[in-house]
Amino acid sequence: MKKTIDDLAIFGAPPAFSKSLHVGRPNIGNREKLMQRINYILDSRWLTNDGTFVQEFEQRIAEIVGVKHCIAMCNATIALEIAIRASGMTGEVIVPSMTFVATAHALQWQEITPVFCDIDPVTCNIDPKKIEQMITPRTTGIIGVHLWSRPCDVDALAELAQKHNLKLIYDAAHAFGCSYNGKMIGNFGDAEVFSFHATKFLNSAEGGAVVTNDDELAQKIRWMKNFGFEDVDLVVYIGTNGKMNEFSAAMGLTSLESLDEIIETNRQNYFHYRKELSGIPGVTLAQFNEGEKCNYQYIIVQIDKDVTGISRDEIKDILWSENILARRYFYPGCHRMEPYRSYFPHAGLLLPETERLADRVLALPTGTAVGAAEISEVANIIRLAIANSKQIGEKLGNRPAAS
Ligand code: T4K
Repeated sequence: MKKTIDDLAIFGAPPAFSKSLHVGRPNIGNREKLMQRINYILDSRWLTNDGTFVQEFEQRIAEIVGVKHCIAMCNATIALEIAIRASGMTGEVIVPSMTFVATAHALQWQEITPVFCDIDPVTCNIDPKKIEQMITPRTTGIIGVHLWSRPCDVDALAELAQKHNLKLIYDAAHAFGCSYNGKMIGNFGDAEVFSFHATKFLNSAEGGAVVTNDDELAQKIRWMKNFGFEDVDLVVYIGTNGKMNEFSAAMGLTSLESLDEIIETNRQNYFHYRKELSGIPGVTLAQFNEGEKCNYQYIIVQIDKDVTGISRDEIKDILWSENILARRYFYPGCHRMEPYRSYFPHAGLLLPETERLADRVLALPTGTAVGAAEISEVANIIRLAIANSKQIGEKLGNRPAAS
């Protein structure tokens, strides 16, 4: 364990870890089972286009979520694009800026304007109280993002959508396996979209899915993800190629078999971080509602520089030099990324809570590749940095500027 600031790698000491600790190290599951499935795919010579593993994967996801339809896709970004288009959103759609840029891009890609809404400072999700004032005659929908697995205020958003006749889709990229008031995420709004990217706790290498209880919408989405084909040679709708392949489904199915174990590891990591980080002034860990189902896949802290005396970015740099690859999920907010920054140069004025959070947020390594000893050392380094913030500030200030 590092004890003094001279032990810190940023000042020349050896790093705490010889191998990098990642925020999104994939969970692998049972390798033998995966290989069996891959061999089956190769033997059967059925690699994609609605193969048996994709069908089985869709069925398993739908069962777990308790939803009528699951349409697996090549990734969540395409799944969002298709869900948005199939739902009939056009013009302007209200969306949080505090999200991965894919949420905004999925709209802009089809020339729908993302109108960025601020977040609630407690939940860090889109603030329903701020939505009404952003509705214009061009507004056709709302996209809520269940940030870091924590559900949006689903009831308030449903009420708003109904009152103003707006479509409502959830970007549930982080929230597979989570519940809201006892009901699984995936059952809300017109549709919800999961991501099964490699960095997600349940992964199919690349992958995503739209889930919905709306039969008509599900049918449309199925056609759209397969070029609009209803049958051989019969195209009934505009479409694209959003299909999941059999290798991804094999990975997803294998991952599903370890679902409970992965969640339990994430949960233990969360409680270990909670214990180790407690009492560090200026560091607040995002909490989960223990009365709900949760995947605990992100460990998120906020660093308040007014208390710590050291900025989130300085702490990040200290961690990175120790091979602890903490990430700013999400910084700087979509409104400060292109093309949105150019389109809406003053958007930040309406997003004070988003800007505040973007400058404080830090995701720490977790998942099955990270254990208790590593977590204790990550927390120890954060504690050490904050306890010696003044001295570190002086030393960092004295470092020669990077060329
Ligand atoms: N909506 C939301 C709210 C999202 O968060 C995302 C994706 C989406 C929509 C879109 O979903 P997809 O279309 O991707 O299905 C990563 C993921 O690529 C992205 O899926 C995820 N959110 C986002 C939060 O994280 P980056 O740019 O941070 O990835 P990268 O390459 O820097 O990897 C993160 C860490 O994981 C690094 O330390 C490296 C490590 N890693 C990564 C991969 C891919 C590994 O150790 N092994 C790996 O195989 O976006």
